[in-house]
Amino acid sequence: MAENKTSERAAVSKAVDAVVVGAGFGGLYMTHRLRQAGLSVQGIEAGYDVGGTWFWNRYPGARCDIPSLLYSYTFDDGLRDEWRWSEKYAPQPEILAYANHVANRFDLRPNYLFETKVIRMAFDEVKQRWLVETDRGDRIEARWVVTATGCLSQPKAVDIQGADSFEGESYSTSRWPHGSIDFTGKRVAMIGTGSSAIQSTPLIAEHAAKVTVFQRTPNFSLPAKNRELTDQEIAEFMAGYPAYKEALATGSPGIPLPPEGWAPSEAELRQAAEHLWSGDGLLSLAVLPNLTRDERVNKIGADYVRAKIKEIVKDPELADKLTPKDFPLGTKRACVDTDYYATFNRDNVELVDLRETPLVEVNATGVKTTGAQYDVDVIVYATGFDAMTGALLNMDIRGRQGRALREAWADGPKTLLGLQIAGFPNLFTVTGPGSPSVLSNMITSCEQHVDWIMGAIEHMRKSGKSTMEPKPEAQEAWVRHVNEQADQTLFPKANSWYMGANVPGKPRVFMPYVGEGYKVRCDEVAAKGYEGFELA
Ligand code: FAD
Ligand code: N01
Repeated sequence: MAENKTSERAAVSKAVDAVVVGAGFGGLYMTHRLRQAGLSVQGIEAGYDVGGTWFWNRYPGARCDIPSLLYSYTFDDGLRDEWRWSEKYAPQPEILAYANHVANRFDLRPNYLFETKVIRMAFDEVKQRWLVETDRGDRIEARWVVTATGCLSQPKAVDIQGADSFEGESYSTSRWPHGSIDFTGKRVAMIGTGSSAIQSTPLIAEHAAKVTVFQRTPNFSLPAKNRELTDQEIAEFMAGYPAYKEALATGSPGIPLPPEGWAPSEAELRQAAEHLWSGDGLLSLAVLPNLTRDERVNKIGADYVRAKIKEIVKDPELADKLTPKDFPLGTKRACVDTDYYATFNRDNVELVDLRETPLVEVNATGVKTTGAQYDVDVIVYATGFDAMTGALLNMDIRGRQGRALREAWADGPKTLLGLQIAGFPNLFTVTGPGSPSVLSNMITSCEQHVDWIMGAIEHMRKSGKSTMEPKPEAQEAWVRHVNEQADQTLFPKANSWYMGANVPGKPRVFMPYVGEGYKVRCDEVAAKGYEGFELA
């Protein structure tokens, strides 16, 4: 498995200007920007190479659900011009190749220690520097630390009794082995029905003797209608590129939105809902105005998807089991699939509804529910992530007076703008909780955060300040605002990972920022000399 160390090296002990944790899209761009500014940078990455999400999640069918042309960096026109995406939604190997291309083009690998996990970091108030320690015994001092550790990088621990006792093969979608797995003729248990399961089940079912899908919560999924990109589409996208970049610069998500002030009738909403089946993936949700705020609009969208499930799945009882009924559309992250619902028309695919017959245990031969024992050869855990805070809290981060981040966030994450945490000076979080992060096109959100962080660091250098951190009252006000914004939406109605509800014992707090004008607010804060932040 990729987590085993494949190389030996001596521990590193040194001082640098900045440490960047993570070599996903956030970390790679941060490293590039810091280096461009003439700063010394030490990157640290747990995987043996770059790519983050796309390094780890190699399961069959893994691909983006935001069109590839948008799921791309925007910071360098040369990079844009030389890269050609082959498909509307690029597959994981191609996105990983893109990350590799970026690392090569900007020569970023020499700045990284790979196969190395940050386990601890502590702020030294006398030196005004962080000491970062790794599982290889490295000790690196840095003035600034940027965590680009990912919102969906820490797999949720398997919380199923007996998982270790299974004697067959078991895999986790989020730590998929490198190299192909042969499912031919095998009986496979798929545990989970989130995006990872929805993408991989149809492909595994093509080869396996049988796939048994264990579903606790049915999910809304929209068809990807994936296809090759044509030269004409790419040319059209490039022609509109200046306008797209301008939109991003002004804080717009750069995607088609309903006309401002549009108050559609019920009939118009029903017509708009048809767009959910257009193949525009997650972007199609934006076509229904106030989808996650207005129950009436949401019901129209949700009913449209429910009707489609009924139409696709031939067995009405099975269609009913696959139909989500108890949370609004979009409040658990909607999935984008290729033939997911249709897969249940295959003779070799079976659904086990864990609400009818709860899962009891995994044992030596398979999976046991209150209804039956299912003997299998392979178990695939597609059980998700300890999202948004997991990777951060996995490190022992100590701020002023040795205060642990785990203690500061005991009741849920608290940040200012999702970028910094009071009491943890000079520590920046790329797409941290309290920022739009997972509700946005994340690659552009990574860029926006990195640009802001770089601006803050340059401001500190120019103004001779040695530390920067949120003022506690400004942070409290932002946390209140984040919560108020979430409370005006339907999001809290779902037991989602956005709420921390998927991890036993995790505080139930809506973690991303769902309000509008986020980038404008970040830019205003910077323009006002980092209003709300203490620069000392
Ligand atoms: P990551 O890519 O998660 O990288 C973080 C890196 O930090 C990882 O490599 C990890 O190993 C490393 N790390 C963490 N902790 C430590 C530590 N203590 N020490 C050392 N290294 C550490 N978003 C979209 O916008 N569109 C999509 O279509 C989309 N598809 C997705 C598909 C999948 C299967 C998944 C899981 C997520 C998807 N996402 C998507 C979200 C995706 O995570 C982001 O788009 C983006 O890749 C995040 O980049 P990042 O650099 O912030 O984090
Ligand atoms: O994880 P999930 P994921 N017993 O948390 C079930 C991104 N992503 O890896 O809903 C039985 O969504 C759990 O059931 P329930 C995207 O942001 C994107 O699939 O908790 N079942 C659920 O069905 C996504 O949202 C893409 O009742 C258990 C499933 O496991 C995020 O990553 C592709 C269980 C977990 O679903 C996470 O997606 C992949 C248990 N003990 C990922 N524990 C794209 O398409 C958990 N479950 C771009």
